[in-house]
Amino acid sequence: MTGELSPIDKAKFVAAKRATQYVETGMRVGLGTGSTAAWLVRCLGEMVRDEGLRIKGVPTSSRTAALARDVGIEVISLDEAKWLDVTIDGADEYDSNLNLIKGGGGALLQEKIVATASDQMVVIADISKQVETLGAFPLPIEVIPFGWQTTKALVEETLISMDVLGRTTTLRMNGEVPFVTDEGNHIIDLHLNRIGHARQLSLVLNQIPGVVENGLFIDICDVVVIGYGDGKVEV
Ligand code: ABF
Repeated sequence: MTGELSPIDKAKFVAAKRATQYVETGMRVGLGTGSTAAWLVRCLGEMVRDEGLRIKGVPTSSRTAALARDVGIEVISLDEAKWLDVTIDGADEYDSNLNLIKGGGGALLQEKIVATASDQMVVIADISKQVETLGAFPLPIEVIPFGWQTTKALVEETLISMDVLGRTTTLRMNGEVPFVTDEGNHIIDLHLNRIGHARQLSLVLNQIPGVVENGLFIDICDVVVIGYGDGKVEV
């Protein structure tokens, strides 16, 4: 499955492989989205095929659902699972309090719902995702398409009222057209450089009509498994 990996892929792979230790037969497992989470899904698929692991997977995107089925993992919906034993997912940034920015891959809404409905959330990341303060990575917010320009203007006003610096906002595009999430929404990326009060910002953003959810994951992650390019892994 791995062949000759670049250092970055090796880091993602070893983090994913180590995180499979959180999964046991009989568990309902939230399956994240992104290239690191894809390694996890492939590792779990291998364990299903070769080691008799039996799990039910709840994917956080249509992409992950397709991959999970491909590798032989039984896929169920969150409503069928109701509650999950563990969710394992990637992140765009994590800080020392295990708060996260997620959503670079556009799946933050399902990712947050699934992670919140889990006894444990394990993040898998290469060391480049570690930051002192969240915010260098643009913070994604998912907005409904109706009136998105008005929502964007309201978000900008809110950022000004909170004295958030460096506040450009951009509609995420897919070529010439706006990016559309699995729920049919758009993503606005907030280029903030530094988020001083992540918890407060998260709460305030979610109060704006038209905003469905934001990519700040506060007090949701329990463990970060960190992979390095030389194959070292740290929990
Ligand atoms: C998902 O995938 C997202 O929340 C995050 O945006 C992204 C990380 O991607 P990758 O693992 O490819 O860096 O976990």
